[in-house]
Amino acid sequence: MSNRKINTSEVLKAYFKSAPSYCEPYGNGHINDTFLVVADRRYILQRMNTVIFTKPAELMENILGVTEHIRAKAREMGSADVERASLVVVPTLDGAKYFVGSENDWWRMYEFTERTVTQEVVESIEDFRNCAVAFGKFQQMLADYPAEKLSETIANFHNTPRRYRNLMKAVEADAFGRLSEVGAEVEFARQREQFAQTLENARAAGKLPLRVTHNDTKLNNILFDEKTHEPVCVIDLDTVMPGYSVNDFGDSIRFGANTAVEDETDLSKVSLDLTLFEAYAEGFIRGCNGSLTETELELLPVGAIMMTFECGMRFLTDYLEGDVYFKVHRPGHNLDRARNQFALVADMERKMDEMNAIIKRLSAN
Ligand code: ADP
Ligand code: GN1
Ligand code: MG
Repeated sequence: MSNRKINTSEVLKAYFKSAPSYCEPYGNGHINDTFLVVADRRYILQRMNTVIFTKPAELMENILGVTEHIRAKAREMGSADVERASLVVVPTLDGAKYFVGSENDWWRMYEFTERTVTQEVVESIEDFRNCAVAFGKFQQMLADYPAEKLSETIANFHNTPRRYRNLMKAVEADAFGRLSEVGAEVEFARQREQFAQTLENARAAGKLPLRVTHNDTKLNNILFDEKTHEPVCVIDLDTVMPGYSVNDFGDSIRFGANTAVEDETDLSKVSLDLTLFEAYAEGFIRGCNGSLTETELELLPVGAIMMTFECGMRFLTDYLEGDVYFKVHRPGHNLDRARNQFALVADMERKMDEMNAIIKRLSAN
């Protein structure tokens, strides 16, 4: 789905007395429609995806609460860059925190965080390590955030057994007649039905704590300083909810430690880069500052496989359901992504002993 056709004139009137000089689609997110706006300064304008986020008012309450909390923490910790440490929601001319258009389209605006860049692929091991520290610290900063104040913006977001069941429902329905193309992928998923339970079982046994987590720890959800490459700000806060630390770890590995991009179709290029895995693990453990329990540390490699497997199943489900969730830019895009993720799962499984050894070594330090 392209966001070029979206009419922004109504929303721009709500935010600006006179029309901004520039407003164009921006970034590579799969979920929201993001625009860069240039007026008295630069802004990020987003049309929220209300098909996915069905309670946008609650979602905005979450974001306002979390951004304020992070800013207060940054101040408390004496951060040199408090202004850029957290997203800043810009109100409408009427002082509202978001805008609802005449077609029930929901919008929000942030200050553009200047002098920052996002990375779609890891540019250096150091950057990836820094990204890990940032996501680890983010979790730390939210450790005392009252979880009961957070609405669950997407129910069962990282409930992998449920994602498995949803895939099987899509297989059963085969609403777009695409099942015949994906026999191998469905079989791949079936073989891992038991594995999908691992974290839920650990949780049920009281071994895995629920924490306030980010839940979408892709590399491009971090803004890096354009000069120093230090992480400045964690963004894309739509899915901040109670979750497992190992999944926050895992989703970063899934995206950033893949030797290929998420939708690479040449699967021979897809593999887990163990050097990047180690750098990320080191940074994340450090960023979490001793808060990870022994079980969480042990389950970090499982988190990496779990998030990759789950994401593969989500892409495959969306393919079978006619590409209604993730933005696609070509026919078969979701299938390409699913195949890519499953190839990465297979490589991670081959490298499980090595991942475990790395975590053991790092935990001993
Ligand atoms: P999605 O949920 O669709 O991924 P994001 O909130 O992650 O949407 O935004 C998409 C992209 O827009 C980001 O990857 C980043 O490049 C850019 N972006 C978002 N917020 C800001 C900001 N405050 N300053 C600068 N760039 C931003
Ligand atoms: C989406 O919003 P974005 O592009 O950062 C998705 C993640 C997936 C990711 C796959 C709310 O992330 O869960 O892992 O795509 N976000 C949502 O690239 O579903
Ligand atoms: Mg994003």
